[in-house]
Amino acid sequence: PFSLSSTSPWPPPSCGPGQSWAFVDLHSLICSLSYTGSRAGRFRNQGQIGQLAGHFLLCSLRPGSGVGFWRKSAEPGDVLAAHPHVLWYSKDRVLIRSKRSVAFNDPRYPEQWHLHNDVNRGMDINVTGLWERNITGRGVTVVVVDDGVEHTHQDIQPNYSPEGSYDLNSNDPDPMPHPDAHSDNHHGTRCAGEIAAVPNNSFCAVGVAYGSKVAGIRVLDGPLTDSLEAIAFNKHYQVNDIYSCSWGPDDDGHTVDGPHPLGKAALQHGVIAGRRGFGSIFVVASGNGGQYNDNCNYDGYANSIYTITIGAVDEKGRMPFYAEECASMLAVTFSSGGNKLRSIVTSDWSMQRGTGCTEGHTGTSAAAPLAAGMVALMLQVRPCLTWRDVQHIIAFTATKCDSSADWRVNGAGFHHSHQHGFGLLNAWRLVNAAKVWESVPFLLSYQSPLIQEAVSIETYPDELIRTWNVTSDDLKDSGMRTLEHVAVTVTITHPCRGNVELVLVCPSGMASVIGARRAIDRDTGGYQDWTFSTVRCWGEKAEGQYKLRISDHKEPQLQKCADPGVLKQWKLSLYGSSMTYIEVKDRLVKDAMSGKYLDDSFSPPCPPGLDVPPEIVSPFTSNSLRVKLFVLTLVHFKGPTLWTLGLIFDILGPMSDLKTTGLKHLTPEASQS
Ligand SMILES: [Ca+2]
Ligand SMILES: [Ca+2]
Ligand SMILES: [Ca+2]
Ligand SMILES: [Ca+2]
Repeated sequence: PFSLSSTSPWPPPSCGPGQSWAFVDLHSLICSLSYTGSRAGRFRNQGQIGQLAGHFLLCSLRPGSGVGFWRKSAEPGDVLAAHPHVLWYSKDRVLIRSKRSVAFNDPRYPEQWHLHNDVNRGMDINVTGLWERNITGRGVTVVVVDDGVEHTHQDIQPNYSPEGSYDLNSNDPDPMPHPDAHSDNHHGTRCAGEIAAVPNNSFCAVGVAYGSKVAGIRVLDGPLTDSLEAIAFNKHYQVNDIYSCSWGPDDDGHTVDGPHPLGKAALQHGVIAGRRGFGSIFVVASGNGGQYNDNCNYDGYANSIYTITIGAVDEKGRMPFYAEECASMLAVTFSSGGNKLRSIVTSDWSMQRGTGCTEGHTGTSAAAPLAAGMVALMLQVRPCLTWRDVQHIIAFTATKCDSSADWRVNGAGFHHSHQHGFGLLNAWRLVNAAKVWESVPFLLSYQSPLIQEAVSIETYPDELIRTWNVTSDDLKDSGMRTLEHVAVTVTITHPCRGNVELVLVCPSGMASVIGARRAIDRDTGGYQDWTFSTVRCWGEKAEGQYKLRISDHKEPQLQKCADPGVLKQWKLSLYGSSMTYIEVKDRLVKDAMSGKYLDDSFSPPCPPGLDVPPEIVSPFTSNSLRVKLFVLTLVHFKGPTLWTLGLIFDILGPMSDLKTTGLKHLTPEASQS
């Protein structure tokens, strides 16, 4: 063998600068080079270069390195040139290669820390790797339901979708904001910029999904009624894929409110019929009432199973003073924090005192549009994700942040905290998982009967405990095996309802504070059929005993709160699917995070959407909004692939009231082919 041995069995693959030489000796007669080496200079053999047979790397050893001499006339190149067995040689040079990265000329892009945080590393949405792969939300439309969108703005105009837009306050197609006394109808424009601000136009900022289209529905600049809200939630719902809603009931710490019957019906209708049957994606902000101990379980938009409830963390990944917590929180993303922490840089309106650009967008209002933009990136790589797929992927991919939060791992292995939901949204993880995600089976539900109680609520530390067993027989009809949302509807009387705490414990033992105490809620009305929901039992087995624990945290000094409260009645609702516990655990998610699926063309094929005829899904075709269940099955053949797209309509109501309607009936020939 070669006489110039290296000292380590694992020589480094390279040498010092200017000292490495590559040469080709197809006969591997390197022994003879040792002769040359001893005469003309010294080389250390680094061995074969990778998998290239006959290609070797040598390090030339400089004089003074303790081995031999270095004659001026015998440069290493000359030695190799003169050698009869060397077919080719070259000095190994340092190549200039930079990591692919996106550089924008937008002047405020460097301040958009939520996109790339150079101060607190890792505290950003991890999106730049997706942009480098041209995943920018192309083909997806996000609509901002708000106080208008200044669509002539230079960061918005090129991405503006007039087809998805409308003005419900003035009843015209143009959602341009109106100047007002407070100069604060800039809100929708700011949200729109976070989603789709145009890059590389030398102006202001860059949106999360800058290849997507953004539309505006102007609805908050005037009296908002149930019917207006219902129209907004379904407006142009075959154009608009994602509805970004940075608003909700008052965050004053004593309001209990949510969508009224029409708004509720519209949310439900949207997930059934919107986006060609895959379901509109409703992203809502969890609210800014943190300083009043407000809690998003008292906000019916956040509480709804149809919405993606998004909270905020500051640039250190911690819960800001204004953020609310709740058991129905799905995830968090970045926004403003306390003193000295940066807010969100985005577009601003240019009316009144606006300059077209701001560094002062704050609150959960700024978080929800970032989430909406991330969902747009997911839908680009996988347009057939259903509204529930998006919720599942969030649960699977969000990451833990903020070690001071009350993290618990549930029976299916998901970590959740009332402050941060399943954790921090990570665009890279969301999109990688989305790319290879197989749609979850259609939504199933179970309802307990309305349980009449009329029992007093005990004073803390005692508690009133009620249980309900869900047996395998109960679940047999629907076929539900694992949980998504769990909801409890209660009617409670109490002289100061903010003192009451309700905890729901799932069969696994996972506890959710569904009704948190609120110090300033002194309302004497109690709760009238209020539905609390939790996502904390996600993926767990549905069967087993559910426990409702209610306690009254009395304040001795307050006479008016002294009377005991009463639980009048309650009802348990489970939502989930036929996925088994094992199937939940085996989802191909971790494997996807390397980016390998983004870099190749592999993706499970997507079924086409379907036109859902409005008469089938109109919530008003029955006498009440209460009970309707339709199962749609579309089977479509494309090559050898069989598609089943299942949709369940109105999951509320006892099983006896179920009504099944086929949208498209299969021909027997089709099902056999
Ligand atoms: Ca208008
Ligand atoms: Ca720009
Ligand atoms: Ca609130
Ligand atoms: Ca929700």
